[in-house]
Formats: sequence, structure tokens, C-alpha cells
Amino acid sequence: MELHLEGRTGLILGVANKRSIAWACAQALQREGMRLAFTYMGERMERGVRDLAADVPGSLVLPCDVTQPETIDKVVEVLKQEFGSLDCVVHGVAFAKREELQGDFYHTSREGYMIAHEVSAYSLTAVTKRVLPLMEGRPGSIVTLSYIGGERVVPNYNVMGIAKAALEASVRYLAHDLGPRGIRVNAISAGPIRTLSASGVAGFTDILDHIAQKSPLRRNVTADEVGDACMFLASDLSRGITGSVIYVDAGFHVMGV
Ligand code: NAD
Ligand code: IMJ
Repeated sequence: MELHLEGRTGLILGVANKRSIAWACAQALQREGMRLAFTYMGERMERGVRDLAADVPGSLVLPCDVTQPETIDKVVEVLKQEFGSLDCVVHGVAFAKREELQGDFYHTSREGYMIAHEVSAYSLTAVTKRVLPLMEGRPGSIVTLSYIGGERVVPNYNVMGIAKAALEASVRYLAHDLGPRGIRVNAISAGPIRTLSASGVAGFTDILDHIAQKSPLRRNVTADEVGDACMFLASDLSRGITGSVIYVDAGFHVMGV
């Protein structure tokens, strides 16, 4: 089967820099001919994202803070004008306050809990409901990024783990809602990758070493490998798959010890 991503359009949320997993997803999609729009969070990120997008012919770069619904509305308005329709969304957005990502989970503040869930879980639904009119009548694909800390305890991941559990459950409910319209919704649960969101995480190097020693493939995964899986989920090759969490983690999730 041909991939047929030429002429299709995609919206990529969550590029901060060249190490972002969303950037690897974008590169895989653009390699197969997709036309892309990128969003960035905050003025400090604009320059970097514009520089990256400069190498993606025909791409758009737009501001979007998922906690500000009017900024999502604006993205949809511009996409309607510029692309007319939308085939794919890659959601690579997550945030929790740094102080919530260390120590005991039970110290989580109400505010910290709310922020982590709004940005990292609810945003998938907030974006999905707004892009729906653009995806209507085409075989669309929505892909988000998760982590095993949403299913199992990963020390320090704390409230982000609870938010990822909500994100993965959202994938299943959205898949059920949108399946009748031919729109698929899936998550990729990626192994640990050194990105901005992994910087300063206590013990991250030890976790990478552990996975290199214990995972079935005896190595860590790269953002490119996640990008290729994203391309598969965006393409018709995955037309029978929705509501799933696909692991790109060198097989680590199968281990009991
Ligand atoms: P990253 O820091 O490059 O990406 C996170 C993105 O979220 C950034 O672009 C940031 O600007 C964006 N963001 C934060 N708050 C936002 C807001 N309010 N509105 C809009 N955007 C906002 O790091 P990454 O590792 O590429 O993370 C991408 C996704 O992958 C996240 O969902 C993360 O949980 C997930 N993930 C990462 C790893 C890892 O080890 N790096 C593993 C599994 C899953
Ligand atoms: C993050 C925290 C604790 C342990 C962690 C991580 N492990 C991994 C991550 C083991 C792999 C990275 N990850 C999967 C994330 O989803 C990260 C989300 C994140 C990271 C930060 C760091 C900086 C900050 N807020 C953040 N919010 C979310 O201020």
C-alpha cells in the first residue's frame, strides 16, 4: 500500500526545539509529503520554531497556548483559510510545575494538579473539538504522546503520571466519539528521550542506563523512531487502529523485572 500523505495536511503542537519529539514526528510526516502547521508556546519559543520550520516548505507557524482557548480558535481560523481542511494532528504538549516533579506524590498541590491536567490531558480534547470541523469527511488521524508513568509508578513523575492516565483514557473516549466519522485517535507511549522536558529530571541518566541494560532491545529509543511510528499512525497503513496506545520503548513495557 502506498502511504499517500502527499497533499495531506497536519497540525503539530509541541515543538520547542530540534530535540522535541513533535519535531521528529513533523519530519517523518513531511518526508512523506504532508504540508504542516506548527504551533509554539510563548514568544521565547517563536524564533526557534520559525528557524526549524524554515526548512519545511509551505509550512505555517502560529502561536498557541492550550490553556488559552482563543489561541486554539485562532489556529483553526488560519488553518481553514490556508489549508482548507486538516488530516492529522500531532499533540506533543505536556507541562507540570517543576516542584511537582520531585519528592512524594501526595504533596501535589491542588493548583499543580489542575495545571498538569489542563495542559497535559485536557488540551487533547480542547484541540480535538476545535479542529473537528476541519477534519470532517476525511479519514483523519490524531496522535498524542504518552509515557509509561501513566500506568506504572515512575518515581518523581508524580502528577504527570496521573495526567498521562487521563490522557490515555481520553484517547479511548475520543476514539469512540470520532470513529463513526472515520477519524482515528491513538497515543504513542515513548521510552525516555533527552529533550527539554527531560532536562533537569532527577535520575534521568540512571533511567536511560537501566533501559539500555534491561529492555528487550537492550537500548534506548530515539525521537526519530517515535516520528516513524507517528507517520504510520497518520497514514492509511494504520487504518484499522484507533483508541490504542502503541509502545515505542524498545519493548521495556513487557518486563516484569
Ligand atoms: P518538549 O519540551 O520538547 O515538548 C513539550 C512541549 O509542550 C513544548 O514544545 C512546550 O512548548 C509545550 N507546551 C507546554 N505547555 C504548553 C501550553 N500551555 N500550550 C502549548 N504548548 C505547551 O519535550 P518532549 O519530550 O518532546 O515532549 C513531548 C511529549 O512527549 C510530551 O507529551 C511528553 O510528555 C511526551 N513524552 C516525552 C518523553 C521523554 O522522555 N522526553 C517520553 C514519553 C513521552
Ligand atoms: C519527567 C519528570 C520525572 C521523571 C521523568 C520525566 N521521566 C521521564 C520524564 C522518567 C522520561 C519526561 N517525560 C516523560 C515527561 O512527560 C516530561 C514532562 C514534563 C517535564 C517538565 C520539566 C520542566 C518543567 N515542567 C515539566 N513538565 C512536564 O518545569
